[in-house]
Amino acid sequence: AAPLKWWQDAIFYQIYPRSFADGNGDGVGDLRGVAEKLGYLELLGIDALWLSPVMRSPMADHGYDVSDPRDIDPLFGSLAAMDALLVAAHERGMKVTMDLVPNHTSDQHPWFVEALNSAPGSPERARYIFRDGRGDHGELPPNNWPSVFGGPAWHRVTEADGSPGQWYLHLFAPEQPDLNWENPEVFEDLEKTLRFWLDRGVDGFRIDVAHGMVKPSDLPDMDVSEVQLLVNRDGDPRFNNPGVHAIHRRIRTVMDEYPEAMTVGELWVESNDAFAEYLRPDELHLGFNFRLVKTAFDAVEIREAIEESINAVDLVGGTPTWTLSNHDVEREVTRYADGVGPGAGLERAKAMILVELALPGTSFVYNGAELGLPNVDLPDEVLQDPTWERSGHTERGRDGCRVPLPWEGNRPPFGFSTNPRTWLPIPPEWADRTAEGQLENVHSTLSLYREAIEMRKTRPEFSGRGVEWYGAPEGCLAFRRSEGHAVCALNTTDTPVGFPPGELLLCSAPLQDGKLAPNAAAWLIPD
Ligand code: ISL
Repeated sequence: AAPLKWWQDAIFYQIYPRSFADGNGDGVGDLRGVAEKLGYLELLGIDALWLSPVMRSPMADHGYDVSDPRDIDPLFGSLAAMDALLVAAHERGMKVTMDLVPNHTSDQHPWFVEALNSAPGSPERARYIFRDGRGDHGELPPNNWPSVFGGPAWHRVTEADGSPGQWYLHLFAPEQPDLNWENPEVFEDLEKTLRFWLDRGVDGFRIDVAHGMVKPSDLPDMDVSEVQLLVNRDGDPRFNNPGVHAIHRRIRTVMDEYPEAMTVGELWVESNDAFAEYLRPDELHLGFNFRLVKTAFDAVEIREAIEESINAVDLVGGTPTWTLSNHDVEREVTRYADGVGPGAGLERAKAMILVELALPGTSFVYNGAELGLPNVDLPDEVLQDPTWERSGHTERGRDGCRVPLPWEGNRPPFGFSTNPRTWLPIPPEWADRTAEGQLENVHSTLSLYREAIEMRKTRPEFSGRGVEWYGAPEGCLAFRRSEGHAVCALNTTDTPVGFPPGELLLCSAPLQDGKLAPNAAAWLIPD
């Protein structure tokens, strides 16, 4: 078999730049903060960073609304700070990848400002998706599409003469107008952006809404029943349109000029076939499939998620990816606590990282997961996420998983910043979750992550690109890598279960009477 590329078994660490570390004391994380924590990330055993967007942005969606894709936002630093981070990370052997947002721009992007100042039908408007409204006076949106963040996906503009005018499409916030990917200028600009960062030494990109971009040209109405929206079915005309694959193939042509660089697409698609298409050898290098994010702490469901994830990429010889959380979803500690309480939630999250790291392929760790951070139930008045604003306050939004990280000390801001006013408040209870405190404690979540990552990277028992399953008692699962002897066993029941005899390598919780505790996982080498 061909030797693996670095990204095919890497451990990525997702940095949400606002929340990771603040280097300049303004209460918001930044690139200098990231550079200062590289030693920590190296100690953790991280191979590659994924920075959520740090490009110039008015921050309506904290950087996912980009007004200049080839510059760094002053809130996060400067191009010089980015260059410095690249050098410092590369010196430690760590790769750095950035987030690209090709589906939409900010409404402050010069292109969109020009579009608003130009007439209907102009070339300036043709970079976005402007349409006349329906109804006698164009007073109704062009179709019934809802935005992912709530409310209609269309916003009506005022024309130069002051009259109510055309509508533009925004699948996310109104400050995030969708680009028209049928316009050749749009790809040309993306290509410039790719080369701009790759030439500076960036090692790859996470591609936001990689299943988006292309819209059907007739923009048909969709089924807006609740079920349809909740499960995000293949067949939703807003996403996963066949034309998107031609874009990924063009991106790949550029990427192939930089053979050590990679792409990972954010792919919310349902079927394995649809997913696999994006991972053809001439499209994305990797794709997020989110199966473990959507899976309850249940042995049957987890096994199914693993098998299906592997089956999906096997269709095209691709690499599986695993992730338990990111900046858009509830943190796993809280998700797994459902019905059993926060203590058990943390135990389950620790068990699941042993499952994830035992699997072949690429793992992604969301910043703070290694500290066992839970979601935070923040008071209404501090919430900032546009999904909260737009849902008519029926949803809490995503701020709860974006609270700044506690680094050291006994009280907020725990060394995250020198400024006591952090962009979201840090709960005082996190005094017992700081990185510093956990590094000193061999039983901490952080120590478990460190040990597990080190073992996975150094022990030959974790090799092979496939997974072999063992028979296991009900509510449990056991598997090993196809060419390694280390078995990962997981107990999702509420009673301890026995092991086969052998050498215990690592356990997410102390044994109970020599057995694997409820909500625990272990790595062992059977006799
Ligand atoms: O269901 C969805 C679309 O099929 C959504 O889950 C969508 O893919 C997701 O919300 C996209 O998230 C990404 O783009 C957003 C940004 O707010 C998120 O933070 C980012 O991860 C808009 O750029």
